[in-house]
Amino acid sequence: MDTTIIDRTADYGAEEAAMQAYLKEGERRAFALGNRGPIRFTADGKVHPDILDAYWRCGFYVFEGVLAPEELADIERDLKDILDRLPAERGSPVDAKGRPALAADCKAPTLLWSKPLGDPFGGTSLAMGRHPVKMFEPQPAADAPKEIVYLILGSLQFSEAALRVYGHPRLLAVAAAVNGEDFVPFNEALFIKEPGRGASVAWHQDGVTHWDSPDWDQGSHGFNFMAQLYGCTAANGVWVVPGSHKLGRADIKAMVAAAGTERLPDAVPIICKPGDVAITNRQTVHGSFANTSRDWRVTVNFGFHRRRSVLGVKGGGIHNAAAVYDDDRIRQRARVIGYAIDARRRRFPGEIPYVYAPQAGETYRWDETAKAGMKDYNLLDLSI
Ligand SMILES: O=C(O)CCC(=O)C(=O)O
Repeated sequence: MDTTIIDRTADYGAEEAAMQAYLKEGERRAFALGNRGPIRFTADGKVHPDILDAYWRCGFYVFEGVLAPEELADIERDLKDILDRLPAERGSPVDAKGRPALAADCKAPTLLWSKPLGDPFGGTSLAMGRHPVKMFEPQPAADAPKEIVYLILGSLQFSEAALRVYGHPRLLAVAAAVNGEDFVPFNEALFIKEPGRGASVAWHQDGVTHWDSPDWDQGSHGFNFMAQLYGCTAANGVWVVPGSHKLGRADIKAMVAAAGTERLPDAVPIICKPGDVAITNRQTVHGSFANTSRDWRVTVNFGFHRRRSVLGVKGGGIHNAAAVYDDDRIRQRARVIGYAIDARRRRFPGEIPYVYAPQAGETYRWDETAKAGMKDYNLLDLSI
């Protein structure tokens, strides 16, 4: 995809100067946090404790240089195909070329639409009202479409390249270090922030089930990996309030009221180059602004939980029907980890595949049967 020639000018109107100053200042503070670098291991193969300390201190960490150009090219190829096959408009069974549209036959939620530069969740009761404040909605260019797809759920059924990222051995080692060897899936998504069009994700915290649990702690609602195809900037990336994952449920309305603006003064942007992968604690106060910049941001997003946060728990009902998650449900959903590891082994035979402890002794093959079984796999997401 040629990402250099796009000029869909849009800005924050009367707020533009304040916004630009905020972006610049946020970037400066982000680089001062000391929470970025390559994934490093100790001599005995453990994720380096300095990384884990910085992750738990800040609530996020940027792993630099995780995905090589070859892998990014695979992801871009799949992305182009996905964009090409999107429905011509919301609800259309066909794409712009008249072919059956992507996900038109899916039962599970897949495509999330917004008006360009809009904020579809902020200030609404959607997703259990967890995005309490509406973000500023800049005016898109006159020729922008009525609506755009900014988020694709169940994304691993549409992209084998994204599935292979999901089976990345070093990232899965990090998942084990943070959530325990028996970690379990959450969900997967593609966030697509087109220049001059990409929607806001209003400030929120992700968890819905454990805030009032007697054993709640800073890791109760798991984390998301956010792998960057084109990198991300202060203008188009996710912003995080460092340390907010430790403080329980935040009063986001009050935070915005105290600041007098949605530009939360303590928040910092996650800044990445292409191939960097951030890990972000789902309990942090986080969000992203409408993308008025000229740069694409495409995030391959996938999360993991501690098993004990999920087993026997009634799911939150945000991503699929609420249900009590038993061993069988977790096992069914975790099969995607086995497929991802095998799909990756076939594409990158020089890599040592990750061994996922709960599947020790089992064989998962990424073959035609497995592929067919991915349809609507996200009906089984473990949403807490
Ligand atoms: O990528 C974004 O803009 C938002 C991501 C997010 O809110 C999440 O993963 O929970």
